[in-house]
Amino acid sequence: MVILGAGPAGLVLGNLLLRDGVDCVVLERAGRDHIQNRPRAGFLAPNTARILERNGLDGGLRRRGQEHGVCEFRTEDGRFRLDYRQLGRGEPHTVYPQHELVTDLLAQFLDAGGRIRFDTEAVAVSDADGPTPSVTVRDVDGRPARWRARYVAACDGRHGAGRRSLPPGAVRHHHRDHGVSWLGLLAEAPPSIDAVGYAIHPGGFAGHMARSAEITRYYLQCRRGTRPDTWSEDRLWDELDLRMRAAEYGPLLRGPLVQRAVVDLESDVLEPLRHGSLFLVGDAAALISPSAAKGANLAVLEAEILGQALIDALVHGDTEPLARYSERCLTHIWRAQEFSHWMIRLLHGASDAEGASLFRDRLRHSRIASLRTSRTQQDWFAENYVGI
Ligand code: RFL
Repeated sequence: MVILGAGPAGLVLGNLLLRDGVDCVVLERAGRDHIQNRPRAGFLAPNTARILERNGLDGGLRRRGQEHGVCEFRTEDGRFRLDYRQLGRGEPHTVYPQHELVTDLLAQFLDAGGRIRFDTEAVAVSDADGPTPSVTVRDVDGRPARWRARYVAACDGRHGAGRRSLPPGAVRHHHRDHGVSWLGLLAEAPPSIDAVGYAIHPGGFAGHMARSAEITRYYLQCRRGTRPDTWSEDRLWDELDLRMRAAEYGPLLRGPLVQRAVVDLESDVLEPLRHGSLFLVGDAAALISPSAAKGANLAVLEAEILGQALIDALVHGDTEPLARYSERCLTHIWRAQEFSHWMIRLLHGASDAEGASLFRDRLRHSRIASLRTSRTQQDWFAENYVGI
C-alpha cells in the first residue's frame, strides 16, 4: 500500500494500516520539520476526537487539547453569543493545532515501525485502473524512483499527484468559487475573546479563533488578488480593531503577526473518490473553505473509513466496504459543504464577483437575526457547527 502525503489523512491511514499488519509506505514531498511546523487547522470536531480515541491516537489531544464551546457574533446590531455546548447535541470542539496532531501521528507511526520517505515528491500514479498501480517519485536531488502497490491512497492535497493522475473523464469535478478572499493571520498573542469571534462589518468580515494560550488566528476579508504583505502590522491590527469593534467590546491583544496567507474561499468535490486502485482522501477528495472548520475533520473521518475498508479487503478478503468508500464519504462531504456554504452567506455580504448587492446584504442581515432569536435555528447551527 502506498500513501501519498503525511498530513492528517495520510498519517491516520498509515497508523490504522500498520496496526493491523498491512504493509505500507508514506511518501511525503516536504521534510519532517516542515510538516511539524505548518500551522493550519485548530478546531477538531467531537467525532474527530472519538475517531482518534478509539484508534489510540489521541494522546496529545487528551493532554493538551482545550475544550471550546462558545462563539460570539459582532454585527451592526450589537453582539450575541451562542454557547453551542448547550445547544444542538450539546458537544464542544477541541482546540488542538493541526501541526501538533501531525507531530503526534508521525511519532506514533514511526514508533510502531512505520516507513516514511520525506523529501520525496510523487510525480504520477500509473496503471491505477489495473491491480498493480505504481507511483513515480523524485527525491530532493531530482532522482526518480518507482513504487508499486496493490492500492494507492492519495492524501496529498488539492495540488497533489493523486488528482493530477486521474485520466480525463474518470471523475466528475464540482467546483465553486465563492468570490470572497480572506487574509489569514497568525498572531503570537493570547486570544482576546473567550469565544470564536465572527465580526460582520461594512469593511468586510473579521474572525478571531484561539489556537493556544499564546497563539491566535485572525482572518480579515480582503479584495481578490490582495498580496499578503500589502499592509503593515499596525494597519492590520487597526483594521482588526475596527471590524471587531474593539472600541465597544474591548481591545485585541496585539503581538507579532508570524504568518500571513491569502485564502480564496473555494469549494470542490470529486465524484467518485476512487479510480480503480487509486483512492482520494482529505483535501485530495474535496476542498472545503475554512469558514466552518471542516477540512481536517473530514480528512480524519475519510482516513478511518478507508483504513477499515482496506483492512477488510487486504486482511479479511472482503472488498465490499472498499466498494462503498466513495459513497459513504461523499454523504459527509456534501453535508459539510452545505453548512460551509451557509456560513459563507452568513458572514459576508455580496462578494466582489457579484458586485454590491443590497438584496444579498439584506438576506445576510435576516439570517443573522434568525440565528440570534430562534432557538430552533441555534440548535441547527450548533449541530452542524460541530458535526461531521
Ligand atoms: P494536507 O494537510 O494538505 O496534507 C497533504 C500532504 O501531502 C504532501 N504533498 C505531497 N506529498 C508527496 N507528493 C506530492 N506530490 C505531494 N503534494 C503534497 C504535502 O506536503 C502535505 O504534507 O492534507 P490532508 O491530510 O487532506 O488534511 C487536510 C487539512 O490539512 C485541511 O483540510 C485543513 O487544514 C483545513 N483547515 C481547517 N480544517 C478544520 O477542520 N478546522 C480548522 O479550523 C481549519 N482551519 C484550514 C484552516 C486550512 C487553512 N488553509 C490551509 C487554507 C485554516 C487555514 C488557514
